[in-house]
Amino acid sequence: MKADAVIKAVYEKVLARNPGETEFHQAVKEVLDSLGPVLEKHPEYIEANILERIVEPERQLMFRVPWQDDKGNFRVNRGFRFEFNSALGPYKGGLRLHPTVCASILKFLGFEQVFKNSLTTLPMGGGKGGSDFDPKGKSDNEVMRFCQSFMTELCRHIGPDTDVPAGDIGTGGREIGFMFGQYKRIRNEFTGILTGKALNWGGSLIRPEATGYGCVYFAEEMLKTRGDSFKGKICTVSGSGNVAQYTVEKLNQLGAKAVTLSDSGGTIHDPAGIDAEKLAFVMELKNVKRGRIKEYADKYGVEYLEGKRPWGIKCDCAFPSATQNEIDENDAKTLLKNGCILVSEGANMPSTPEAADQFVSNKILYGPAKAANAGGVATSGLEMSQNSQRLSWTREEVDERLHNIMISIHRQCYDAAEEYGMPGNLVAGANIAGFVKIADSMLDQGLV
Ligand code: NDP
Ligand code: 2IT
Repeated sequence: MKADAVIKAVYEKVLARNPGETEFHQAVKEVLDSLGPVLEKHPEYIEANILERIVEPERQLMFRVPWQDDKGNFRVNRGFRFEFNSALGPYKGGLRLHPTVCASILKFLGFEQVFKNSLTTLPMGGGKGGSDFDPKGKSDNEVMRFCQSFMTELCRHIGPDTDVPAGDIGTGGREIGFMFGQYKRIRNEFTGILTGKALNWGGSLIRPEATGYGCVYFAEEMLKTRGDSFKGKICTVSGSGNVAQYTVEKLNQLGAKAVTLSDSGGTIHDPAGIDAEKLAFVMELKNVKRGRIKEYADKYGVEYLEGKRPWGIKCDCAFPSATQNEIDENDAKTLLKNGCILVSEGANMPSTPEAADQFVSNKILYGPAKAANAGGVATSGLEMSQNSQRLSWTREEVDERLHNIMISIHRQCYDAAEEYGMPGNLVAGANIAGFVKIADSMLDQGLV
């Protein structure tokens, strides 16, 4: 069969086998659409049916998570882990706790993770998990009871050389702590089974900062290809969680001005810039008080756009850092019309396919999620290395490694795009560079 026919057949099978899983379909289509020229050059991938194997998770776990709320009610959530691909190393990827979590969302995230982890240059396979539990509005004790129950089942399936989860939306340092404690009690083992741990018990310096910093480092590499820099650039950032916060911090350090943050309630617009002092307020508000971003507008007297995302605000560079499909085609057109020259994706799959097409066809600097936000999982990989060595590296050492990894990821994407005749198209470049390494490893390992 010809490459195009193979791609079409595999995609149709994905639709039939995973009915209704629209996010998963979207993520698979984006990758498959880049692979035509690769299959033409490498008929051995067609022969070994690599595509059909790579779109099927190696293992899918779904389990009941019973827990008790503060009023004594018995509650039930659904827990998941999708162990997607282990060709390059143990399964690795975050745990999302959000009411929208379902198989489709976790399969899209797990699939993306496989390629992202390949780009990091570190030995990590891909996976993703989580639950439809909503930590918002829950007490610390309720979150603890949920996390303990979740880990009581998950602990059978993970391990430092098997599967190493981490944070994602709704899973931060607090949740990782509760889960780690429960694993240790059940297994009587103090090992690196989670990343994003606190510094006192095996965490890595720079892991909290890594996704945001990495996303800005990636953007800086894109700017350099046009002889440009962040000096004086107006930047819009969505979300106000882990990724958004450290994106703003690094933008400030590099001389840019971040003017927005958001949450599911709306967007704040601060034309004077979210400086270090205001960012400290956001971190306290979001990470400790667990409040809403509107309180920023109340405190600093700036505009609050209720129910709105930041994309209507004029900017040079945009950093979507909240969730999937948060930039649609109209948002993309508005960004372009307002002169936006760069989009670097901190969130996973934040642009709809139509929005991504706008960025690619208008040839702006566009860093797709699996490349631009890989700094988080890369630094998780560095946390795993430190755990194995039973050593901790300095802040400077981890940051330098992270920076070099982001430079290398940009280079791999840029070079692959050139090699396959799509210069400057980092979407295709990321998919191709990520894929080739996994496909070759799957060939080496036989029928896996
Ligand atoms: P957090 O939970 O720390 O923050 C999430 C932020 O996004 C919050 O401001 C939240 O607002 C907002 N948000 C989440 N869901 C929605 C929604 N459906 N609509 C509108 N706003 C929403 O998560 P992270 O910062 O860790 O993750 C943000 C994104 O970055 C995700 O796409 C994640 O997959 C991705 N990512 C994270 C990495 C990490 O290391 N943490 C690594 C790589 C990617 P609200 O509080 O109102 O829900
Ligand atoms: O989407 C992601 O890359 C993450 N949420 C981080 C995963 C990890 O294992 O650090």
